Amino acid sequence: MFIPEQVKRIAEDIKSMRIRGAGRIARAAAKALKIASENFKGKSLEEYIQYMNHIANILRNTRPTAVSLPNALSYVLYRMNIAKQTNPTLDYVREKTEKAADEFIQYSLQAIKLIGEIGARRISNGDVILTHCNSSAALSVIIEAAKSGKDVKVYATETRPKFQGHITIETLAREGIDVTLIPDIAVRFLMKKVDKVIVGADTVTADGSVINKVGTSQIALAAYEARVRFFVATETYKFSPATVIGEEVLIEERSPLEIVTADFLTQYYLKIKVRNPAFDITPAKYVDAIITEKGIIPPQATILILKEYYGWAIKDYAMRKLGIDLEE
Ligand code: RUB
Repeated sequence: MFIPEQVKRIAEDIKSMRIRGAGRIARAAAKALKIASENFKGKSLEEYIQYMNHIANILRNTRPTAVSLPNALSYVLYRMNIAKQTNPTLDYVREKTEKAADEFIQYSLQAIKLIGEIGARRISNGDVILTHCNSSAALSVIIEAAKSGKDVKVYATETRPKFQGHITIETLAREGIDVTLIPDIAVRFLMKKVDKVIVGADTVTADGSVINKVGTSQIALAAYEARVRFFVATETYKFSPATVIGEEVLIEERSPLEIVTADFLTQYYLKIKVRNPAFDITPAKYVDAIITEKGIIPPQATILILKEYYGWAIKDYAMRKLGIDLEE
């Protein structure tokens, strides 16, 4: 089946992490669906629906952990299916699908802004904040707090093996914020100097557990031990509808070559194994609050948000799992 070059490139960029971070991945996926729709070369509505589902599958298989990716795709495809039921003509369905992709992107950008405004109210003047990896949502809170005149200092972890912490320090330094880069292993040593931890999320499960860059759960434990508040800043489209019906989140394992060289592997390949999990799970009990675009919630309220705003996604997911077409 024909796949536009630009769509192939976006899928490859997500896979190779040139596009990374759960929010960016979600927006890139929605954009790819829009580009695919604009470049559809067939004639019939049936072909179009098949083609769009095929493209969505390619995008869905690029990275497994961040639920923002399948949620962005479902957002667009769900509206495509509704449009098909309302008016089954190619032009109409195509227009509604492209509009849905734009809507998702706009919502996502607005959500990060709102999270910044809502979260910044929780930051006090003089706070020392620790963050991990590179999260647009977490940075939005810190930057907004600084913009509102609060004096904040930030510890940013390197975030091995891919060093996303370097992107974080660059962004914060550009905003004129006092930022110190630390090795991941120094977190517990420095925790006594920290007032608040703020991280992002790739997925939040129905019970309020948070999946984020590997190392996050150790930071949460260190914060818990030191009685330091642990906040998660995330858009609600990182809440996972599939976990409502008991699905587990797959944790991405990346190449050993992000940790050791090919020579090292060849030399030792019979004697050693290398594992490189990219994410881990922080249980809800270590999370003080989740800062979302809809307000600040305790992790246990995740299920309420899922039911209230993403009921359609839970139903959509359950029906697909059972192999039932949405139109039936
Ligand atoms: C990125 C990561 C980020 C979340 C949230 O991992 O774990 O903390 O995705 O980011 P990777 P955002 O670099 O492997 O994609 O708030 O920007 O969505």
